[in-house]
Amino acid sequence: MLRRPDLSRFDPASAGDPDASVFGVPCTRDEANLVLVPVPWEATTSYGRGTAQGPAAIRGASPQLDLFDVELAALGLGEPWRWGVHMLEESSRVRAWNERACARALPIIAAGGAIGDDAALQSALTDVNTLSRELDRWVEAEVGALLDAGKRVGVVGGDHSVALGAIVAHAARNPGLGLLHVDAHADLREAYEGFERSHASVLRNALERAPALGTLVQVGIRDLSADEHAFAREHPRVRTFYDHALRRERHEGKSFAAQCRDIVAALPQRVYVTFDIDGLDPALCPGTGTPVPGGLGFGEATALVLALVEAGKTVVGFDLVEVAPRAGDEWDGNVGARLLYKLCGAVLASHGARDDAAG
Ligand SMILES: [Mn+2]
Repeated sequence: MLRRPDLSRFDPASAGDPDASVFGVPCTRDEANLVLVPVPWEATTSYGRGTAQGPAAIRGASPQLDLFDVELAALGLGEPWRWGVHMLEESSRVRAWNERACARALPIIAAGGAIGDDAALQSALTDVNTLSRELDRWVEAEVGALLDAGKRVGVVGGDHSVALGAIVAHAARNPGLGLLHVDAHADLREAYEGFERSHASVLRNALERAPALGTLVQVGIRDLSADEHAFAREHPRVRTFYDHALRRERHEGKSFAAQCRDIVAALPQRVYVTFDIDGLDPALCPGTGTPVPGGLGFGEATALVLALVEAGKTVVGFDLVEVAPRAGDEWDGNVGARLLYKLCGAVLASHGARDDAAG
């Protein structure tokens, strides 16, 4: 059970505090029940870049939100901010690792991963893989320390590879943990362009690195290789709800509510949400690195996440990745911030936070 911090010094009817860590609400790390860890990392991004600026874009757009959320209010938690959410500052070490890894990865990506006997490319690849492992260890340690201090944790990327350390840290503390994975891509490649820790292989790596994981339930998938398709079909712990299949069922008259119940029923009691913004319709995330037509509407995505809470599941933590701002346009950050607030609400509500409870 969570304790509600005393944030009475803040008036939610006032303009948001631009100096606040997120959502315009001044709340310290110590006061927060939920701590957000920004990870500005995009070393293995193969197509459009910019997701290292995702956390800053989301943070920058977040004070524009109304802190009262009418959809969450229907679950009894219309004001999740009152339960304390704090976003950490970006780590200068992570920024430095990212700059170095991006520079080393560029020629490999330009060669399409065709490294062959090229000694310079081989050495660059070794560096990128070493830095990626360093980043994994950092995320796992950072998230693990917060969990051990009694916090709930959300990671804000960055490309999808930043989720690995967070999933491993949560799985180590929650045996049998289920993953709800919203994405256009299956992310089940063994490696991608030679990168061991690619955004395109993060769930494959998670299944291997965290043997205590329960079911991986994927939703919105519509872009994957034949090998990933076979892997998903054959792996006993993977259940994939393809975008086209969900759409077809709806065309034939099945309700989205019934589909949410199917998806939720495929998950165990404790669930971690790994949310790639490109799982949404690309109109909602035009800056993201690998957009794919189709996908979930915003209201479908939030209904799905909140269906976990309605079903009495425990949302132990989450990541939100691949948000990438475009110059002069706040839209990607705006959508990201709104989705982030819903994810925060889901975690807090599923741990018993309510508007009328003192905690
Ligand atoms: Mn994706």
